[in-house]
Amino acid sequence: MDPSSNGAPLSIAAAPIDAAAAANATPAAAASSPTKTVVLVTGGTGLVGQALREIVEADPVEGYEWYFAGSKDADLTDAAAVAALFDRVKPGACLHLAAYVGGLFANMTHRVEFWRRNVAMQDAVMHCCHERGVRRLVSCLSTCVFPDKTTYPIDETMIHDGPPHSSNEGYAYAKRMVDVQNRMYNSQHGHEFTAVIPTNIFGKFDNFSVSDGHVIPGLIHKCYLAKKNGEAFVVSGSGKPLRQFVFSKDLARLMLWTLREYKETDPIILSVDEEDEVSIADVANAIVSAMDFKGEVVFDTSRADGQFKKTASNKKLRKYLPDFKFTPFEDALKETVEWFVANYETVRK
Ligand code: NAP
Ligand code: GFB
Repeated sequence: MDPSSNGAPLSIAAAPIDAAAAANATPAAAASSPTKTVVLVTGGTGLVGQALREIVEADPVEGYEWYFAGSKDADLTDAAAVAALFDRVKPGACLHLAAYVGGLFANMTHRVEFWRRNVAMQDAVMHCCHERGVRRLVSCLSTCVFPDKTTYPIDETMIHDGPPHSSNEGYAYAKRMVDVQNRMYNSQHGHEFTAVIPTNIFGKFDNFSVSDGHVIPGLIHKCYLAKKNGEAFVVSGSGKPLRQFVFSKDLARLMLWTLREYKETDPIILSVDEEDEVSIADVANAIVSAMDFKGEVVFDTSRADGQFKKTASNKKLRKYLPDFKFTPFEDALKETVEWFVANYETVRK
């Protein structure tokens, strides 16, 4: 059962289809009404935001209008810009996806920026939701927020049980504050702010930067260049660390379900099952196959491995959606690789 659609038509009047146009559009005052909820999606031009846009365009949901905002609509680190955005869009609900996001190596290099930008954005968006009476706010943490020294599998109760892995403490502590701020606003002002905790996400419209991207987009780009230039495909680290990866389209369907159906204010992990955990070496080999790369694969152990594993339990999610079907990893990776190759000139890299 697909939790994301009921097949009814949707008018997306609040934002044109083209993301770039949407970023510059001045929408009609798409105020919510008793029969229509305008959802402001911050981060609407990113990996998850674009996947959600595809989902709601292909499989509309009655009674919802969407405004997919990127940084051109408002710099969310600027509270006044956030207020102006809310005045324009007049949302009845907010899906706060926007963040300064990056892979292990970006996090190791820019701890301060990962802390400052993310805290500023989530504070401005959350306070504006409060001031404008937007009671339904869904924000995002990440499975990298969990303690590095922990028992497994990790679950939602363990967020603050110890320091996160040092490699991404700026981002991890900033994201932990989403959970703290939700509790404060809900208890003091009676809101229903909640959050999701996705595992590593991949798919179209990701950041394929070799230096700053996450492992899957980074390795796809590196393998593409190795094939094009007849060079070795260099994987950073030992390849031994373990990760659970979720396809962005699946994550988007789960985000839509969270917005519409999830009523708890405690966060919920959105991840594939524990047995779907793979090693970085498995990922590299899958990319080699998807890219039909025939050259040498090298593991550069002079580079960091980061957190060895962060195995998360999706038991709480399965309690709600026991039959949710995740896209098989190889199929999702193949679709991502094919999209990357076909759009190489214009992808984020
Ligand atoms: P992404 O692809 O990097 O997209 C980031 C989005 O945030 C873009 O739409 C970007 O707008 C917007 N943004 C960044 N800085 C902004 C600013 N100062 N003002 C306004 N908008 C700004 O991110 P993602 O991977 O989709 O992540 C979405 C959410 O999922 C984030 O909250 C992230 O923490 C969480 N998450 C991601 C992963 C993952 O593996 N990717 C894993 C767990 C959790 P522009 O396009 O205009 O720059
Ligand atoms: O996705 P990733 O960068 O971040 O994965 P994390 C890092 C793992 O992939 C390490 C290996 O074990 C790396 O050694 N790896 C191999 C590579 N080749 C590459 C490569 O070319 N690029 C990258 N980036 N890694 C992130 C957090 O942790 O998880 C973020 O830092 C975020 O804050 C994200 O939460 C979901 O999974 O280690």
